[in-house]
Amino acid sequence: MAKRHSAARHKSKLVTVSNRLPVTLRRGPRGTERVRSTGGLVAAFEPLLEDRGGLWVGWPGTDLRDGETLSDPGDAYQIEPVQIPRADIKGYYHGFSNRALWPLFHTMPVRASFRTSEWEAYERVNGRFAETTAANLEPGDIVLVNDYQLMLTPARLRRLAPEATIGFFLHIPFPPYDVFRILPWARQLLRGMLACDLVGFHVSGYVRNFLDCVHRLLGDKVDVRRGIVQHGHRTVRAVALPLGIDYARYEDQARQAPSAGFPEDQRVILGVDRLDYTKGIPERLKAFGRLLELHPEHRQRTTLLQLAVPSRSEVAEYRSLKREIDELVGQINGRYASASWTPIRYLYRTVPPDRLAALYRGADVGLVTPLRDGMNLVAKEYVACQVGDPGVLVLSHMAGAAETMAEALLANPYDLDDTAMKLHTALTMLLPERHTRMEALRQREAEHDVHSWAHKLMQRLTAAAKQNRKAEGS
Ligand code: GDG
Repeated sequence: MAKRHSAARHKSKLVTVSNRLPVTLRRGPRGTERVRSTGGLVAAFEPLLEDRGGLWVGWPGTDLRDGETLSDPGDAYQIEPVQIPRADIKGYYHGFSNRALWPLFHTMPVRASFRTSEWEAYERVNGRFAETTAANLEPGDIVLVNDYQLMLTPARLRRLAPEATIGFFLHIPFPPYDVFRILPWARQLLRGMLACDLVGFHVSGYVRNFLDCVHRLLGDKVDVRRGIVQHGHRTVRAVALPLGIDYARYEDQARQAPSAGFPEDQRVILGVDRLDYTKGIPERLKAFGRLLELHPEHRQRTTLLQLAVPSRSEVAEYRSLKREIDELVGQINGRYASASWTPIRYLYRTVPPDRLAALYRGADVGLVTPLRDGMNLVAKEYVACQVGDPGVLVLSHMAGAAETMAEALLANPYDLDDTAMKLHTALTMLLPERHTRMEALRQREAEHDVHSWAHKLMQRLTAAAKQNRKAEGS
């Protein structure tokens, strides 16, 4: 974690609240290890807190022992752990968050299951997050609650700190009304979010879905054009703020990274994902198989390198997905490999950041084909790392990122022929077109990076809170 440098510039403290912290504790036979968390949310908020200081409230991943802390006094920001009773972890996290909300919000309702006991655990744990946050608040602080695990926290916090500036940012899609209303506790979740001054989403489609649900399920007055909900006496702003990456950091890392070491005679297609069914990994492997079938000229000279970071392996669906991927890799390699060439190289582990930058830089094609994704930062990181001969981004139109990354080759991840065709186009694209597309993508991501996102979010949130406090005072 970086040391404190510019935190003193800000009068008000930023309090980020999220399920996981940027470091978690793991206990094993070799003692307790501090493990860095991987994922889009940490990638987004770490630079922000390193830059301005503040407090990160979250779950350390295990029970803390007496006197054990996660913060180091010299760190750029402080860490405040939320202790979750063991009995509630399953219901709150593996259950309600990851078996009900995650599939439903990704428009996969048949994968969702709803249990009252899990909902109750979710309510209790959200209450705990609110209590820990409130206990650390000072007047003027800005609280930003993150993501689907904590949708009730704003309402609990508002009761404990009525004057606080509270924002919420959803990192996953907000589903359409017909899907959202399947949730038995849909209204309660909306009320949880509407205790905020501002609610942020990645793209405008999610804002529209949210406003539609608020209007139809709660009957609140909604101004869709201006993104405003009148909820009781509070005016809540709903905004689309597409998250960016720490562009300069990725670009620097790519410039400094040693060569990826790919064989000279191979074109490399790269996939990087948490192992999650929303990321469309089996479909992607099949689409690559289809490419080899339809265009034999790519055999022997093209490799798909797929990195999959282990994720949520306590949930049964994730374990069976891993088996499915293992089998598919075996089948496609068994069918097309030769003595000197393996079509798919599959790594089931985390790679260090400098190695990841080298792989991004060296890959001829970035293949990002989720079935549904709130934003997808991998697409943006790939683009930031194209500092040499430019590659081509093939991007699912079901990712939030597709709303702004128009120069990518957009593909339908459910349509294997379409994805295979886009891969062929990417592999055969000539330099001038690759250059034009990549430059446009790079410029946009450089301009709309995570710092500009954070600045806009803070500005919009403080303005919204000011108006609400003024209205309450008058
Ligand atoms: C959620 C939403 C939204 C992956 N493998 C390695 C590694 N990673 C890093 C990537 C990237 C992050 O993990 C993944 O971010 P995504 O955005 O792709 O996906 P989610 O984790 O599902 O994130 C998503 C995001 O929140 C932010 O709002 O974009 O839609 O689902 O940063 O680089 N990093 C390292 N080694 C790996 O092996 N070092």
